Amino acid sequence: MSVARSVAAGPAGVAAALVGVGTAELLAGIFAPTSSPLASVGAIVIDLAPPWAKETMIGLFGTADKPALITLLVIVIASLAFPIGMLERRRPPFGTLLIAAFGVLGVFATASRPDAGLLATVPAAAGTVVAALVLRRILRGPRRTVYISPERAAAEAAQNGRIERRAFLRTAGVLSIAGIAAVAVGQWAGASARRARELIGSITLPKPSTAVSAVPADASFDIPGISPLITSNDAFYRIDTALVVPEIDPAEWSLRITGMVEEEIEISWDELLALPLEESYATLSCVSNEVGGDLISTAKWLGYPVRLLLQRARPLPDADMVLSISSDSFTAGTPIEALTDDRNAIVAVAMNGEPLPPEHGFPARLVVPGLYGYVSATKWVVELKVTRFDEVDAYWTQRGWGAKGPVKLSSRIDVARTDPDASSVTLAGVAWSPHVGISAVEVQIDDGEWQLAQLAGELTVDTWRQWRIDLTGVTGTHTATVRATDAEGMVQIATRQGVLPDGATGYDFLSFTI
Ligand SMILES: Nc1nc2c(c(=O)[nH]1)N[C@H]1C(S)=C(S)[C@@H](COP(=O)(O)O)O[C@H]1N2
Ligand SMILES: [Mo]
Repeated sequence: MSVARSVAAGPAGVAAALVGVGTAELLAGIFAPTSSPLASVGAIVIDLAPPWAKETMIGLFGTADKPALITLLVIVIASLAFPIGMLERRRPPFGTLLIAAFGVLGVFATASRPDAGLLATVPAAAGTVVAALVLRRILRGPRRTVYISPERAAAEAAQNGRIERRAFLRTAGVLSIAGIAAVAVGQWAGASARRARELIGSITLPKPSTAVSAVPADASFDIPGISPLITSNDAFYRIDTALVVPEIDPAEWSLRITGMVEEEIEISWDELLALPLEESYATLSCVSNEVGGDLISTAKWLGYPVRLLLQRARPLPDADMVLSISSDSFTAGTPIEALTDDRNAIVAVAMNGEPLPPEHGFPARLVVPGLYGYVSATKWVVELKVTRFDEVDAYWTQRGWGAKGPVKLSSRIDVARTDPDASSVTLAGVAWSPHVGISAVEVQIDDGEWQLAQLAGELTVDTWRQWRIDLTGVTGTHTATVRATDAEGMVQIATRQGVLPDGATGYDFLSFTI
């Protein structure tokens, strides 16, 4: 094979490398802001660089030294990738193997960062796989099996060669530009999430004016595998439409109350924090939670009652909905009664004793016990617009979901702990009917009688409640089914129904073998 032909494969190497790096940076920027492979390699370069090199960089680029370093790394990678493309054409699969080797370096670089979690290496690994696949794909030329005369074949080959080369260069060029764009977007998204974290670090939460008491010991069973009564912020489920987590500086944030009110008002972050803030426990759940699903969590919140804010603005009598609007234009439509009745609907600023994490709505969000998140729990909330259900449809209502979303009474089996020696099983889980409370949980083995489970103490009516049942004299394989009864005596609906349009019904079940 001629050297010229393999030189022509250089751009393939460059394109593959840039697409791979772009993929990795985009994934990192969006999902794991501290695991950018370029930033990790850059940090290692900075650690290893002699002082004069660092000073030169800062002297040349000033505060833009980080973007300059990232750009430099991209240029170095593209330059290394050119001969890798040539190598892959001449001696496959050595080019691919070299890409894999660089990928391994990227994985180690991300894993070596002090704040690296388990998932930190995923973007680098995914980017490496993508680069290798792209390289192989664009170097695999078209195969022709049609027979034509040798003279025509030579002439056509020359002609086709020119066309193919042009198409090939165009593909390589487009892929390279896409890769670079992905790096830029990834860096921007990651920087935004990191800045949000820094802003949060500078927040001092006020002391609650009304504090909840600590979780009583009898509200939790000590059974491995049961959902903890309070979900940690890290484990709290997350659902939203935000591709990039909004980054809001509290100093620039405010909450406006607008629409059908006698007086529109606006409240700043400092004003909000100066109000008497109340602690409360509440379970939040998603309308998309399937029977047995895990889109439900419980936290201790700190916030100010929406009721009292609305009182200041004085809603007009015929208003029946509050449309909460986030900084990224998500909307939820909440019945005004749910925000003004005795339930504890709050503008929350903290979760489990910490400012809201960026993914959970920093600096402020709504929490309304008893309603699914999509009609109530607006994160990054900036406006409460008092209006009417027949005037406006909120985000998910426009997409076919119910306008009102009261949480359905439900229960879940978390674990079946079997003991073969004692022929016994302990089944345990949670049941919830936020704002109403749970009065009973029953378990059925196969087609047997419903048996009452033991309930843990109730933390509040707004939180889920743990249950357990200990059964003995059981062997073989069985299916356990669970159902709950709420504090008003209503029994959970047995009919299986999907999550659309306003939440799933049906009983959760689990098979176990002793
Ligand atoms: N700004 C904004 N707020 C939002 C959403 C969203 O997409 N954007 N999703 C809602 C939905 S559907 C749910 S279930 C809850 C989830 O809150 P969490 O991510 O803190 O668990 O947030 C609600 N608030
Ligand atoms: Mo949701």
